Amino acid sequence: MGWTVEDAPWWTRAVVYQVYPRSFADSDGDGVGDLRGITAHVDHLADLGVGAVWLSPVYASPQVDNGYDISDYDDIDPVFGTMADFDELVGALHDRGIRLVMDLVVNHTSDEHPWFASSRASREDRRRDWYVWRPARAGHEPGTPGAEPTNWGSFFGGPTWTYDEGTGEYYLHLFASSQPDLNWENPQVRAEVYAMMNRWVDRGVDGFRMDVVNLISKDQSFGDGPVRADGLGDGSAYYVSGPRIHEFLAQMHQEVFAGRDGVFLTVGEMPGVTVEQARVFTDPARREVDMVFDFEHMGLDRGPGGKFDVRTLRLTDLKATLGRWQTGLADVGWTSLYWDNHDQPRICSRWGDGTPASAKALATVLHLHRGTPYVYQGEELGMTNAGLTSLDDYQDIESLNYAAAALAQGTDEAQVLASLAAMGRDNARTPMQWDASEHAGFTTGTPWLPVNPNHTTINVAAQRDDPHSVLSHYRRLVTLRREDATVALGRFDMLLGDDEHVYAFTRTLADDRLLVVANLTAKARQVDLGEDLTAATLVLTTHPGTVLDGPVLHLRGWEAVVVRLA
Ligand code: TEU
Repeated sequence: MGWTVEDAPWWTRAVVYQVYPRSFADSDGDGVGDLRGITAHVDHLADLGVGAVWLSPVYASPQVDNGYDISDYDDIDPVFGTMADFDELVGALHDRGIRLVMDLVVNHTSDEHPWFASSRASREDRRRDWYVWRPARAGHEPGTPGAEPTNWGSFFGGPTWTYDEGTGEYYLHLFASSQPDLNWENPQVRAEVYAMMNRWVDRGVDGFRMDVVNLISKDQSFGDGPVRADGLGDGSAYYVSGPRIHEFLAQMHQEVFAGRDGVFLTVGEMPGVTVEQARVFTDPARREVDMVFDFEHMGLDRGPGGKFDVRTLRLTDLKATLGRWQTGLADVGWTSLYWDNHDQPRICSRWGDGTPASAKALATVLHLHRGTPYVYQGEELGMTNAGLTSLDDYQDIESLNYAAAALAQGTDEAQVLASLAAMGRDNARTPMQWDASEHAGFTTGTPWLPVNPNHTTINVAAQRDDPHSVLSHYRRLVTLRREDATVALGRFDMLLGDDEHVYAFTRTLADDRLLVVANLTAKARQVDLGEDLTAATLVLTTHPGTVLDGPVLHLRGWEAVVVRLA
């Protein structure tokens, strides 16, 4: 029956904090965050109580996709500092009992990686086969529209194939054309990746967050996919959890982690993964990954037109999805819990109403689920969407590609701006808000992305010592998971599944039972749980003065409570 209190790994009791280095803290005034900036702020992380940091990529990179395009896996990008700065950060975290999880981006490299330079140099190069090269579609003139080997559309718009004039073939890139996919069929590629991971583990890192790792195994038949809204094909059947994915992940575990002392954390970012597949990926007996990031809940507020086709979330859909993941992994496997990351809009703006109260209520719901919660920098403050109003302010490649394509197809600019304001990735990438000073204490220079004007009120300095702040609430949630075995490991049972306003569930471990009830609207609600709460004890609340008397809870707008049932 899953992990027990005795054998549960540390990451079942811990919260992981994601640092997006570009936007966390800038130590040298160039407007871009860096490693020394992070080291200067490790006490913020210790104060929050997190067990690990996931560091988004700091490797050498042309930064076309903010570091998710790596040109040297063994070096630090100068914009972030040096290897000595990195070692110093690891030391500062470890001194405080915080582990460090690196981002591992090995579905693709940058097109500026020397491996790709050699691969594209000639068809005879010894590294030709390290990437995915295919000839033009039969009967088509290479390099002409429609001659791509398959009809697949990429995550960042346009075809997944780019024609290389020099060698007369196409290379595959599921993301931008500057992010060529590695060919995992080639055993030398796999050996290089494992050796590189081993060097980082030897250096002291405690695990990896594996970027789109369920896309690394491609079905070698490379056929067309069904046509999507943008006219290109959906190739996901050929690369989402492809034929050899379990073999590759098991091999990675064997080559990197097996035989080492210590308990590492591996989390596979897996777009399109189902709960049934996640159960296989995270079955401890199979030794593939410890947990996954799935995207099902993140897709609930979009229409058939894709990510920028924004819809209103129905709470019942969210409950059905998260509830299915909770029960699907109850006996075998584990998962991660998240609202925010560097690719998603801010939860406080997205499913809250921008207020601190909504940030606390949503945090309570997430952190009381079973799984490992991830907090993305600034989420613990209730940071909101960027509020960018001009295309000139956007930096993100996905957003810019989308805008260019939508405008070219005749969508009006106001509509494009509205979609980006709701869903664009730069919403989460504005600088961390440390204090009320100019540029929020992030930099003394000009920030690479505008600081949110609301930093004058939403910032670390203002919240640190305020017991009612969003930050203090997150601190309590982190502590609760560490100290309360029922929060960490208890069984999850959804209540009121049909209610569009209130999110409620219980967590049970042996005869200990916690009840979680959250009003996810701004309007006061009465909830009758059919169970007398008079003798229950209050574990946590978002609003002071919660009254427990009888079966009816009177919840104020965005009020969330956790009670221990008698
Ligand atoms: O993201 C993968 C992914 O599937 C999406 O979240 C994607 O970024 C996009 O928003 C889909 O609409 C990972 C990284 O987290 C992301 O930052 C990278 O851009 C991407 O992989 C490529 O490495």
